[in-house]
Amino acid sequence: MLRYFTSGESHGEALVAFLSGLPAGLAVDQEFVDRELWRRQQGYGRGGRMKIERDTAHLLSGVRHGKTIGSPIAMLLQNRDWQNWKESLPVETGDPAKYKRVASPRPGHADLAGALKYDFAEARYVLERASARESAARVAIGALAKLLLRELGIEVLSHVIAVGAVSIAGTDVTWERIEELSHKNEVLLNCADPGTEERMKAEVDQVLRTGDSVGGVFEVVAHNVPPGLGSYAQWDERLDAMLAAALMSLQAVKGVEIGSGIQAAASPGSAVHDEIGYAREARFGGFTRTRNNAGGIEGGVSNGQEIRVRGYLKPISTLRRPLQSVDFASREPVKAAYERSDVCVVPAAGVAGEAMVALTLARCALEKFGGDSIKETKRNFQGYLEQLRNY
Ligand code: EPS
Repeated sequence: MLRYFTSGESHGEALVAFLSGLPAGLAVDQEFVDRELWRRQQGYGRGGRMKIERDTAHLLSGVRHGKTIGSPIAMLLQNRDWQNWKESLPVETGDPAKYKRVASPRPGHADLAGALKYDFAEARYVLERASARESAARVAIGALAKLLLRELGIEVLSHVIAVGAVSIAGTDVTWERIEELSHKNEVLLNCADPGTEERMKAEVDQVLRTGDSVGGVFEVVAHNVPPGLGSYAQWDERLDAMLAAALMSLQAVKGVEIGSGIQAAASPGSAVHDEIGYAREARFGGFTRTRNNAGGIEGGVSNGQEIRVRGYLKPISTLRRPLQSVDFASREPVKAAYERSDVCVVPAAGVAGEAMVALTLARCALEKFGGDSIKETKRNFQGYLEQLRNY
């Protein structure tokens, strides 16, 4: 079974990611992993921190001579900013006069809920772990999940649908266009339409001017996914349920949509369900669809169409013009704490979303086709493709 977890504080020495359950013999392309980490750092509206960090994944275990060996993988991502926090956030007791306390909780952030839960007098430790910095570790292991999926012909990418009130109009953005976007070496808002992207940029400029922040919507697309991943046999085996949990677990995501699920609730069935056709030469058994409102999942099972899943992000909760809060110590009304922050992270969240979708699909693919080696896994996969061809 594919299992993973991460550790690390936003301003601690490093992030660590663990991934267990990848088959042996998978080639690990370190350049690809670092490119994924680079992609997550991009986007218009990111703050000063991204000028400090240059994320790279240092493989500690589980990979030898360029390939996985079936044992657990650990990866280390250094926080360059640690140099600036060594004295205020040391592992040992250090000098309390140098601690950087977060005196009043920010509405929308984990500050208050976390301080109450862990019985902290202020919110420093809370934000250190709740911070979206953690998503870098997930992108590192997500890159390995992507490499596994590639062996099965599956690719996962994202693009931005909306920033604040500005959204891309019209029908589904094609896979080819999304792929093209992923090769760009300058990322603004990762929107497929340049005109809309300019208007998204203006939306970010507006909140930069007013000391506010902005959210948005990203879409993750998984291309060439065969039918049959996930199951309706039990509630927690449904692929849509797993994907929803995976995306919802990302910092600032407050809603998840599969296909055109939100609009579907207000539409008649005839306008929603994707009619079925047949063309002998079509992949995965020949069944075709004229549209993909289901987002590639029916009954909790992938149906052979592209998987399309959207994450809805609330605006960043750190505001330069802070909202009302209460001082932790005095309980007097004060403005919420402010620290350096991003004002828009929608493209970056999309890359983290790709990682979560890739990890989820990789887990399902290994449950269905998994072998101890990549060779065995591919043999099982080929057998299934043949079953579909002969269906
Ligand atoms: C974050 C606050 C900012 C972001 C950070 C998430 O960090 P800092 O407080 O150091 O300026 O840059 O995101 C990252 C560091 C990252 O790598 O994505 C927060 O409070 O969630």
